[in-house]
Amino acid sequence: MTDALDGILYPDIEPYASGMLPVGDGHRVYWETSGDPDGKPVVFLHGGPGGGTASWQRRFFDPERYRIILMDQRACGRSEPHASEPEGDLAAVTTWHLVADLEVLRAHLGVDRWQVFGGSWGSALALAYAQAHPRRVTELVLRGVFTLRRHELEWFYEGGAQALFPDLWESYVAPIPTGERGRMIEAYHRRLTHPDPDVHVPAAVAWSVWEASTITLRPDREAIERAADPRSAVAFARIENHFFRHGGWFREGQLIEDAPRLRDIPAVIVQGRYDVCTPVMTAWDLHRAWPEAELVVVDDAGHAAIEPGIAAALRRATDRFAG
Ligand code: STX
Repeated sequence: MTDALDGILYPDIEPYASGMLPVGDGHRVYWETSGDPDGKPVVFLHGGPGGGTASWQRRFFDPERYRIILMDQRACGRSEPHASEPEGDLAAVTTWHLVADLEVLRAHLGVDRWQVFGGSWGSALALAYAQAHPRRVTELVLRGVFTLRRHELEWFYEGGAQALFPDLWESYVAPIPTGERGRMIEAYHRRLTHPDPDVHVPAAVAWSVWEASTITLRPDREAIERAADPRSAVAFARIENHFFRHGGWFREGQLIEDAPRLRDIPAVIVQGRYDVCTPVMTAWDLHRAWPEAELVVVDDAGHAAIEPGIAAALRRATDRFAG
């Protein structure tokens, strides 16, 4: 998958440090740092929620100018306890726990202020974090903006996007009895929290495959196969579903309404025109509320960070902000 990024992004690098950080409530989060230990700090916020980090995500940043920080959010990736396990309780996994964890990690790493880079769910978390702690943020780089408003969730998980992918939608609704399909997020919640793996695993795979098969402009076979891996699918689907049932613990429209708090933070928003997961309307609403943030609409891309046009625009932004 990442071969396509050669020539667009920086080469693969290895971390120079990593660890597991206790953040409270029995959770330990995986973190790592790569690039220049004395470089400009940047934190990468992964998607989902529940997606975890991967090595290619280091490649958006010049390793000679950035200290690159990746963290697996609570209960996913290499963080523990993992949401796929019976002890992986999600009571203390909310947006505001993740925002607090970023402050714990920032202090742990001795970082005063950092650039915050996030796509999709990572953009929602970046906005929530920056609105809570604006003075800690040097710049924001956002991609595929997602703010968990009711109509955004309904579009992708409850029927809107079915207009574009009626074939894939059939597989997504398959684990849910016809009578429950009017409220897909709640119907999925019942299956994903069911103790029997014969119930929760197929539901998690159907949920995760729906997302993986619709986030790129053209199908990405490898990404779809990875999405079907039971352990990551169960964590991904459980965590996403948990956040979406609660509207991310935001007031409806909060992340857009509070955007004026970010006025003094230089920002670039990169958005694919054919993003089916988080349609351009949300990036547009954010840009309207916060006109100082530069909006780059990539006219031949969907949602994913690895779409060539998206990756190139993201790299241009981090190069410009490297100082
Ligand atoms: N979820 C969008 C999102 O953040 C609404 C997302 N979708 N897939 C991903 O993230 C991964 C690429 C992390 C699997």
